[in-house]
Amino acid sequence: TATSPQPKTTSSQTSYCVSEWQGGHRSLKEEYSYWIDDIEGQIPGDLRGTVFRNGPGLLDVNGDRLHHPFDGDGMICAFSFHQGKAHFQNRFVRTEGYLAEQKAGRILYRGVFGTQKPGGWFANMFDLRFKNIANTNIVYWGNKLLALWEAGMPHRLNPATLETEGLDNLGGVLGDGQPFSAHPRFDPGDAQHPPRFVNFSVESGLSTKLTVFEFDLGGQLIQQYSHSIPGLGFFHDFVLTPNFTLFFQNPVVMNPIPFVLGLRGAAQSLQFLPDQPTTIWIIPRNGKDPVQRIDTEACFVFHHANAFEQDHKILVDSVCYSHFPTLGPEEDYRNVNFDQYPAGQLYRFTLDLNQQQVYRDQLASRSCEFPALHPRSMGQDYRYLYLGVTHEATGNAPLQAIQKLDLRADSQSTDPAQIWSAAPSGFIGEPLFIPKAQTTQEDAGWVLTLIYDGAANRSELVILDGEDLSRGAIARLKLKHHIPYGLHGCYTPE
Ligand code: 3ON
Ligand code: FE
Repeated sequence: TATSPQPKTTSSQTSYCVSEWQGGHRSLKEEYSYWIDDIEGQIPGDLRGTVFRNGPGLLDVNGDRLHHPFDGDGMICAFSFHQGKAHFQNRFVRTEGYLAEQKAGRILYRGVFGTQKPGGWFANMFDLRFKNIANTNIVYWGNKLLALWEAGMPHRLNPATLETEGLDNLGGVLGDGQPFSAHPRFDPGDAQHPPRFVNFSVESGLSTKLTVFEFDLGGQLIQQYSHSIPGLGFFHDFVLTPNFTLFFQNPVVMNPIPFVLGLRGAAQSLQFLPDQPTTIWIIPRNGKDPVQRIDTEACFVFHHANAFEQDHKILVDSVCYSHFPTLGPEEDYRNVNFDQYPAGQLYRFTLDLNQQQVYRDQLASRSCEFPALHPRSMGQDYRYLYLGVTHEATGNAPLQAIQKLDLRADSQSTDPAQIWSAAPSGFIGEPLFIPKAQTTQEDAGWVLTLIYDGAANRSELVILDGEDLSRGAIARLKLKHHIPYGLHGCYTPE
C-alpha cells in the first residue's frame, strides 16, 4: 500500500541522522524534464494542474560554497498533473546575477545572508550591490508566472517551459528596481467584495516606506497606499482581513559598518533588541482611515498563518521566534546546533484596538514553520491549519512531519492535532493545501509536500489527505534525483 508506518522514536537524537539531513543541502546543477514513472499509490483524479515551487538550487558556485542557503539562486520546480500522470521539470531563473556568475565560474556578488566574494573582506568592502536571486516564492497572478525575492522586482517566467522572460514591473505599477515582497496574499473576498491579490513593497532609508498594492484577479491595480514608519522595517510577510493589512515590525536595528567593510552580510548585521517591543502596524484597506499601532513583547516573525476580525478585535496567528535566527560569519549552516537555535512556535495574537492591548497565546507546542490553509479561509475565522513540524514533540530539529491543527477543538477533551511524519530519513518542505473539487468543507483538500529522502538521496512529492493525515501518503511521486531544501510555491488548476 502507499501508506508508510509511522516511525517510533523517543529522542531528538534518533529522529534523524545529521549526514542524511545534510544531503538536502547540495546544489542541483542539472535541469530536467521528464514524466515521473516511479509512483507509489495513486494521484487523485481531481488534481489537474501544476504545482510550482521555488527555492535555492545552488549552494555553491563552481565549488565555492555559499554561506547560507537563502543566498542561493532561485530554481523552479514544476509538477504538472495530467490524466493521472505527473510531469516534472526544473529550471533556474536566469537572473542577471545567475547568468554572470555561471559565465565567470565564480561568485561575483555578496549575499544578504553572508556569502562573500572570494578574496576576504578587502575584496568585499564597499560592494553594497544586491543580486536579485528570485529564490523565495513563485505565484501565478493575473496570467503571469512570477518568481519573487523580497529585495527586488519579480522575474516573469514562461509557465509551460519555465524560461525566464525578464523582470516584470506589473504593467508599470512598480518603479524601476522597486522591490516586491515574496509573500503576496490572496483575498478571497465575499458577496460584496470581489477577490483580490494583495502584496507590499518595503523601501528603507532613515525611515521605512511601506506600500500595499491591491490587484484584481486579472492583474489590474485596484488601489495602492503607502505609509512611512519610523526605524528599520524588515517585513518578510504580512496578513490581511477584509478591512486591514497587518505588519509585524520586529525589533531589529542594522549596524551597517561590518556590512560596508565587507565583514558581514546585510542580514548578519541586524541586531535583535529583546528589550524593545515588536510593533504591529494595522493599516486600513480603505486607504483613508488612520494607521494604528500596537506594541507587544519582543519576538521575531517571518511567517504568518492567518488573521481575522472578531467582536471588534483582530486575531493574528504567526510563527514566532524568541530572537532573530541568524548565522554568524564563522558558523556553518550544515553543522548548526539545533538545540541552540531558536525554534518557530505558533502563537495567536489578539489585538484589542479599543483597549490598545495585545494578548498572546501559544497554540501548539511543537517547533514549526510554513503554515498553510484553505485559500478561501484567508482573512476569515478558520478552523484548520497545516504546518511543517519537527518529528519530536519537544526541542528543535529539522522539519520532518506535517501537522494538522483543529483550532476550534477543545484540547482538554479531544486530540486537536494530527501528524504525518517522514522520519527518520524524510525531511519535509512547505505544505501546500489544494481544495478538492466540488466541496466547500474547509479541510477537504490535498496536502502536498516535497520531501527529501536522505537515505535514497532523492526527493519525492508526497500527497496527503487534508481530511485525515493518518491515511498516510495517498501517492508518492519519486524523482530520479534530489531537490535542495526549498521555500515557497503555489498551485494553478489546469
Ligand atoms: O534592511 C533590510 C535587511 C534585509 C535582511 C534590507 C533587505 C531588504 C535587503 C534585507 C533582505 C532580506 C531578504 C533578501 C530576505 C530573504 C529571505 C529568504 C530568502 C528566506 C526566508 C526564509 C524564512 C524562513 C523562516 C525559512 C525557514 C525554513 C526552514 C525552517 C526549513 O529549511
Ligand atoms: Fe517566506
